[in-house]
Amino acid sequence: MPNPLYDALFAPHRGNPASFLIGDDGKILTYDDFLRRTSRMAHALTGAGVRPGDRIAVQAPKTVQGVVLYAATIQIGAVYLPLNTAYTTTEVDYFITDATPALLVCATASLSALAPLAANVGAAVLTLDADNTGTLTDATQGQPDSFATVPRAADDLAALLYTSGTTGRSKGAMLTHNNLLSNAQALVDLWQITAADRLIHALPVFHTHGLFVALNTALLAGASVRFMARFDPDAIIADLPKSTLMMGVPTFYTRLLDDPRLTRDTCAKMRLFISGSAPLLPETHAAFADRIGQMILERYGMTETNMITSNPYDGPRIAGTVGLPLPGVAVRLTDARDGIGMVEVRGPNVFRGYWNMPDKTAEDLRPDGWFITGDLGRIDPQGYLEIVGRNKDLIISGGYNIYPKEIEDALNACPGVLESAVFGVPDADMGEAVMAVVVMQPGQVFDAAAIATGIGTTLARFKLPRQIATVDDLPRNGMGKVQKNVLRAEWNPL
Ligand code: MLC
Ligand code: AMP
Repeated sequence: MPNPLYDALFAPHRGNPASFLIGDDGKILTYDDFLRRTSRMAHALTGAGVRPGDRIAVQAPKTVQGVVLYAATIQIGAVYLPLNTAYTTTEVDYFITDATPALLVCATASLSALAPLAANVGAAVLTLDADNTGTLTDATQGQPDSFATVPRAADDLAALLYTSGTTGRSKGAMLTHNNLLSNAQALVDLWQITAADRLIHALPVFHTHGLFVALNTALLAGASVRFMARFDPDAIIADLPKSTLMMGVPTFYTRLLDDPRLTRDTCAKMRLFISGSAPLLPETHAAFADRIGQMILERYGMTETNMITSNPYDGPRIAGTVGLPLPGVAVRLTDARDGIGMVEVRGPNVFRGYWNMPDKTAEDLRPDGWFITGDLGRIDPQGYLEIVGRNKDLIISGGYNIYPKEIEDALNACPGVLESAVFGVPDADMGEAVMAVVVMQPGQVFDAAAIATGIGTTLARFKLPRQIATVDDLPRNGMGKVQKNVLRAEWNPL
């Protein structure tokens, strides 16, 4: 009986002596050892009461053991639900309450805060720390190193990834085995990833980019992965001469370009640099090509759809565009005016809908399978897509999505605040930075520090405004809608 994702990504590596994960400590985990560990973990998870279809929520540091946990989740037919390590207890509470996982895996340091939340939904709790230890690893000790893989259908869920929403409420994107597998297959083909590749992996593994685009493709191809706990330019520069492939958000590339040690020599073995999750500025493209003699390959995707388009491997890579639809994926523009329209996508990569939110699903996913991305685009005569803006009120900072509504709600709940507006301003390092303006209630004194402290208890730190200022009124259009473009122009620091 099949388990599409496990059968394609993991099972073929039984007995494969090649290096899979190479850690910061230099330790190498071979594919075969990885598979054995996965089976032991699968026994540990079923022993903890996880059944097929159950969710396993994970808010834990980036570790080799975390990748084993992902593989074992798929092997037992469960659903992997990764959470940003920056999320606060309040934020995690929302996800757990919504997704009702059977198991929560967290760092020991968060145990006392998160265990009661898990108990509320009847979830078991195990720990996993940065050094790969914890009660999860303990539970794998002495377990058999083979496990009868649980069968799954192609459209059964493999993962549930939360993405913030314009309403301020996060939505769980339901991703199936076939969503993930079809996309990995298309990307391996397109980017010509093979077992001879060595990938620099410095992305977090709680989002589509680090988890699926990077890891699933490496697994499918049998490539080696230099698995870095975090983005550290020193470590990357040291590893470039031994590596062939890197994937990152634009901030990775602007920060590397700031380092004079990034040279043609250090990159002599590198065959491909890939960027995505946020727009790569044409200046960054040009500076990189000038320094390294290679053009970064830019692609475009979303949590709900995996990857949608990519510039070609062979063939022109055009700066300012995100390339052509992946094979098997269709892209169209709707309601186009002057050639600019809403980007819609259809294909085996498109998710099954939002968890427990049929109305939201119906709003964004048409009955005939077209998903409305919220991005605005233009298609050039060669068929290359250019993302020219967003129809959704969203800030992308260093590759993290931040929805203003969520922050405005928190600001408006602060004592003395009448109303607020949150918007992105250009930022040289992060692409965009979060900025907030508040209107105080009559007679109330504005205290930026007090407001920052107030919202800091519930919101993850990366969402917090760089600056909070006060204004007398918010600019509004004739319909009463706040004009964020006016605010962006007024507060642009560059
Ligand atoms: C960290 N901080 C950020 C931030 N990252 N603030 C705003 N935006 C960000 N992206 C803040 C922290 O809260 C902290 O603040 C301070 O910066 C230092 O934290 P750090 O962890 O040491 O930061 P750093 O290592 O410099 O991280 C920057 C980064 C990281 C760019 C390396 O954000 C990153 O890895 N981004 C990748 C995101 C990603 O994978 N996106 C893919 C989404 S999938 P304080 O106040 O505590 O000091 C997707 C689909 C697709 O979009 O197409 O791929
Ligand atoms: P997420 O919801 O985190 O999956 O983020 C998806 C959003 O990131 C998309 O809808 C786009 O707005 C944006 N995005 C991803 N890749 C690119 C890119 N190469 N250029 C511009 N925007 C991008």
